Amino acid sequence: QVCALFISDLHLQPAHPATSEAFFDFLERHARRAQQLYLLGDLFEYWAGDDDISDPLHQQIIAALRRVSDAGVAVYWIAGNRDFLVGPQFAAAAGLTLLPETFVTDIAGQRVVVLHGDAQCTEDIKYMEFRAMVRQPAWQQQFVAMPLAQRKAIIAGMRENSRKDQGDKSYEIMDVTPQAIRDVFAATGADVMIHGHTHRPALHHVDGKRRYVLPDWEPEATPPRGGWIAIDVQGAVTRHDLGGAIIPA
Ligand code: OKV
Ligand code: MN
Repeated sequence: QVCALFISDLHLQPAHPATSEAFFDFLERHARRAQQLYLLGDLFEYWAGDDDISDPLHQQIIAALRRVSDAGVAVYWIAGNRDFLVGPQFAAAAGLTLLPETFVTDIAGQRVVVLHGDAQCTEDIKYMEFRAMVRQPAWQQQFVAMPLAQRKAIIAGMRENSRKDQGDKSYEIMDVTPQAIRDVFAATGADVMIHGHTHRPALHHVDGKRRYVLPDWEPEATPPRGGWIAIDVQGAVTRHDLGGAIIPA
């Protein structure tokens, strides 16, 4: 009996239809039967603002999430570093609840902290500065006040720069820092932490507590990547691949 499911880093985009298919399959076959579904960031490759809601793929994703929330599943959203501009319009359309960047909750008797994980990559000084800027409500208000086409062009320019500047590799080598993780455990008193972002799926033991890292999704890669974490009513935490099989601890 599944209590809560957790996913992140699907990077949904028209160029990778197999990932959207795997996501829709996960929602219909697994998420619909859970009590809670946590989306822990970077569901989208990028989100330019809630006025982009009528995009055909976005409509498909909203409808699929809406079917899950209409089935009685509580769906929660934490922003990633690519979809931090998701706002109340998207949330209302999809039937989900926006959470703050760090959220602590009791699940089956355990204190669980959920987060995307980008804020814990504290050695990436440049990204931390960028993040501090773009997470300001005032900055976001100014940004979304620009025409959608202009925002998309700005994001495309950033993506192009990040591709040729340093290549996609330089930030992929950045991982969370041990101190930032200890800080989250200390600030929240959590027993279990679940996050994504680093694309390094794992279970880590930290001072007697557990840190679970979610995979990114690319079902057509060899080997295929993707999956979720589940907490059952007994409080047991399991990691699952795209086929649903349990990944041994
Ligand atoms: C992805 C990372 C670049 C790390 C920007 C709104 C803004 C989305 C975006 C732009 C950047 C993703 C989408 C990229 C990850 C980097 C550098 C470091 C740590 C906006 C929505 F700012 F315009 F409002 N972005 N791109 N990094 O180039 O793919 O993960 S990216
Ligand atoms: Mn991310």
